Amino acid sequence: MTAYVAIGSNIGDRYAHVEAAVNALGDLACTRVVALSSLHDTAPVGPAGQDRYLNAAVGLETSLAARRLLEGLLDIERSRGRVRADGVRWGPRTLDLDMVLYGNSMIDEPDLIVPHPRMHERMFVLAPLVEIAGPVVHPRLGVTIAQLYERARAKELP
Ligand code: A4P
Ligand code: MG
Repeated sequence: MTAYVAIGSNIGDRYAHVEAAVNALGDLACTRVVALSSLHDTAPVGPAGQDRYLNAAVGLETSLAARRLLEGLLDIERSRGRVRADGVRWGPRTLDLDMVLYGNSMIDEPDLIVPHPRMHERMFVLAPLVEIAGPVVHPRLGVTIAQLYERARAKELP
């Protein structure tokens, strides 16, 4: 199964957090990193007063079930000191790992939604992702990542 993970960091040594995340993803059981985007320095989307983000996208070849992969992502976030501020949505974070795609799967569970419900509206996800997954079709929207990226650019989404 090929899964794509979006990485974001805007607290502390962002480069170190992103690098550690890529290494830790490759260390997950039954998983290897098969693609890595460049690093994008992006303006924060969401609450004002946050620092800029470093964003990237990773392609994984994995035989972990989606739920096991999610547990791995949350473990890696915690290992980089991620603390979830109660009630603050889209607030600053040392490390955010979102499972944007898991093969062609469509998953709708309370704590796991794939494809990630906002990925197609966010340039900070699409710009790195298009570098490694341009021809991949979004299973819900039925268009490629490259098309979603072009649409987002045309709309000048952040
Ligand atoms: N969860 C459900 N589906 C998924 C999935 N596909 N991948 C659940 C990962 N997690 C998923 O996550 C809360 C819960 O979502 C998890 O426990 C998991 O069970 P969270 O990381 O605390 O929530 P979040 O990241 O604050 O929310 P969300 O909606 O994922 O935020 P976004 O959309 O990722 O926005 N600006 C820039 N420039 N760059 C950024 O990276 N990121 C955000 C966060 C805001 N602004 C940004 C950036
Ligand atoms: Mg998240």
